Amino acid sequence: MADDSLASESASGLNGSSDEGTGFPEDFPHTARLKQAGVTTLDGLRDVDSLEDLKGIGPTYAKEIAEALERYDADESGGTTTEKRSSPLSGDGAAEDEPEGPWTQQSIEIPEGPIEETVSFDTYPAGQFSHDELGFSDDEVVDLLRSMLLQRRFENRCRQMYQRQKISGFLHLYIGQEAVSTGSVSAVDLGDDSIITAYRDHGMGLAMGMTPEECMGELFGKSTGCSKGKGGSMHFFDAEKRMMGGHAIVGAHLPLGAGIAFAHKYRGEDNVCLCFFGDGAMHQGAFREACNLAGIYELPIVFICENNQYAMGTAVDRAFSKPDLFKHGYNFDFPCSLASGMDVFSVNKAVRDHVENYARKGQPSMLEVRTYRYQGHSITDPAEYRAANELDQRKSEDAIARLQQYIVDRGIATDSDIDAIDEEAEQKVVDAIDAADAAPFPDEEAIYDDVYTQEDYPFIA
Ligand SMILES: Cc1ncc(C[n+]2csc(CCOP(=O)(O)OP(=O)(O)O)c2C)c(N)n1
Ligand SMILES: [Mg+2]
Repeated sequence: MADDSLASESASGLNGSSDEGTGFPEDFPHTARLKQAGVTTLDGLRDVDSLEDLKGIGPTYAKEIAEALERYDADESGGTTTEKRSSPLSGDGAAEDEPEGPWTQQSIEIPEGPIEETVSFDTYPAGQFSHDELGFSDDEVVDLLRSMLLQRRFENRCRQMYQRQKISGFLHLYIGQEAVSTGSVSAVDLGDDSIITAYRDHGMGLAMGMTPEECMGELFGKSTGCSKGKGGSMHFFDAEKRMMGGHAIVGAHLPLGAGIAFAHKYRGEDNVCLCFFGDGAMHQGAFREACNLAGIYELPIVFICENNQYAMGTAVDRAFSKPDLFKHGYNFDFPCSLASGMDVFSVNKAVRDHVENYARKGQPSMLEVRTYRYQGHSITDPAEYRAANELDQRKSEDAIARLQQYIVDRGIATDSDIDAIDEEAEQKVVDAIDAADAAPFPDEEAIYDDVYTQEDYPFIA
């Protein structure tokens, strides 16, 4: 991450002037909320029995306020304690005699230049991490392989089912990128932490434990699908598992990801949001909006760019003036890293570090995972824009083959064990196809379910 010049930039203290009788110290957290709850002075604050019970405070803010008060009392001079920049959620931080409004503290005295910054970025190359050091048991390593094989077998069959016209609409395959979903999901608390992604979402859904039946049912448009057959390929959802979709509009789900992270924070939960998006999404203004809000609100989110080298037919290095995508997060003062998406352990380690070291501490961050999609952009794209041998060369770095080799080399399982796992995955997918085939389409009346309607809407006769 960035060096200490950054740390000092974002450090501000509980060091403002204070007037214990009439107000709060400058930078004291959540003063606006405290004032709304009727607490207008430090003395008043000390008299509160249960901060959590104050209207509009809640457990997270209560903790931050209590800690700030403790720090303030320990440092009677009001002195030099430093902590992170206060969030806009903290209220205006102003003492009562300061004017209301959008005031600025930024200096307009320009220092002598040049201004120099040294920045460093962590990297997570392939082949650097072992399962023991990451704390995976042998069985868990086999589970990682099981998850990745299921995704691949599922999607190979999807292609076939599309050709048989069982699936219609858009179909974007994730084949080649399975280490990203599996490595990431195994780095968070499934069911508590949230994940949101774009339209290339089958792999993520399966990695999160959605069943092949509900996924294939959705692709077939059947009522047994995870979105009741009304979402299709790009709209896999599972609220219970906190799989928050499946979104078709490039970049549009990044602000949703920020909103989900905001909800985790607002509710006082210790959970985070992993927000996945493609390299192409970084051109959208929504990327900047979401990162900026996450930064100023100190949201528990990791922005994860799945750089699969192309946005439709445009290669990443043709489309970006700065193709090192991980560095774009630096503009928001985020810690940024780069990981190989061709090794499930590299992804796991990177996501784990970003979640535990940053997101759970209210520091948004950015991770670029470099990967490759083997198929065209969607099922109808023959991908003729690739260089000769490009696909073969990338396939030689396949993440599933890598993990299989690792498992055999370490004596965790044999080749025939792996064949059996693969067959089991294939059988699950075949069963899911049979189930989807046999399932009914949604009732016609269901078309209006789960849709916002206003019966007295005035402009429709
Ligand atoms: C706002 C918007 N513009 C254009 C499109 C059409 N479109 C669909 S996918 C895509 C490319 C996105 O590439 P990337 O973000 O790299 O994701 P990948 O397909 O590689 O997973 C485009 C331009 C869209 N869906 N939404
Ligand atoms: Mg892409």
